Amino acid sequence: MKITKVLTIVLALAFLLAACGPAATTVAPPTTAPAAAGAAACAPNCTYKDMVLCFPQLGAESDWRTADTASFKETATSLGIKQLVFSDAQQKQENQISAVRACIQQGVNVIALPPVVEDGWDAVLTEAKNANIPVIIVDRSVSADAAMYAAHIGSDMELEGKKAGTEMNKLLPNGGNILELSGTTGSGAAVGRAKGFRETLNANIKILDSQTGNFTRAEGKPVMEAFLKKYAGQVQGVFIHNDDMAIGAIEAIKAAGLKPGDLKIVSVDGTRGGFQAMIDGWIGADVECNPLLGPQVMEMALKLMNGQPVDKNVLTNETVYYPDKAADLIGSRKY
Ligand code: GYE
Repeated sequence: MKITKVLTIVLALAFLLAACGPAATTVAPPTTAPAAAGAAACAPNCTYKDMVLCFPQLGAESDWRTADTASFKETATSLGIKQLVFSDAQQKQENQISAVRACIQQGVNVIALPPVVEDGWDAVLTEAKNANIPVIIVDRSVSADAAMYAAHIGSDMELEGKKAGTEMNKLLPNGGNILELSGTTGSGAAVGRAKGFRETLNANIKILDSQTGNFTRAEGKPVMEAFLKKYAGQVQGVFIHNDDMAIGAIEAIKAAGLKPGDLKIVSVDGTRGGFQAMIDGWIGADVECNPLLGPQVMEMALKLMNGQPVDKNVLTNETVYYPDKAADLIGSRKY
């Protein structure tokens, strides 16, 4: 193209632009979309390196809990998140509430809360919401309105209870009397498991008594001792809400001179300890509850930081384990 031709085109364009000038000045400046609720300042480009995640763990009461804590710590390290703000509430709700408040004060990006009990979270969830910090309810549930938190990731405790009921029905095909060693009173895990169990249990199986062992070995043992004294010779089975309490209870059952299989035991979690108790003939079926929640929670936390939508209720896929496969599987158990 000749130089003169290029000049003509440039001049023509300049003229056109000048003619459009006044109109161009009336064009509104581009507006940025309002940040989605809970999105971090780095949105939509946040990475794990930006993430400060608060994890006010409820306690260290069981092997399940130990594995859950390890999953969060290991995942935080392997993803290289900026900070995991960890605390242990020793199964006390007031400690958890203080830990959440400290995290709000610190200005963390996301709070992953495993609530020790279902009730009593409204005030602190409101405080987090007002501070624009999304909360993921982890593992157990809360009774608060679902609008108060971003999402829940964990097990379907009622379904676990139903599976346990089905197993007890199979272990006691002719019916009988049973006992229940329940988890922490008022916890989503204990409430859901008790409900699902009762819904599924055959009418010819009667629950004579239900007491809490707070999900620990130390408390499971004396509760079972007391049960065995009170109901000596009257019971055929026990539904135990987790493997740690089952291990404690088995010590009491052994001490009372009973043999494996004398009492049909259905437990929950599927820990290595539970598997060993199946191999030794004490537990008749173990309903799996998966504690390895770190990866899913951190993936969701990053989405929330970036203002992306997340599923409101993410349930863990779980199975039931039986004594016949326990010896083959115990070596591959991760917790
Ligand atoms: O079954 C028990 C733990 O909330 C699912 O808590 C969890 C339960 C688990 O102490 O072992």
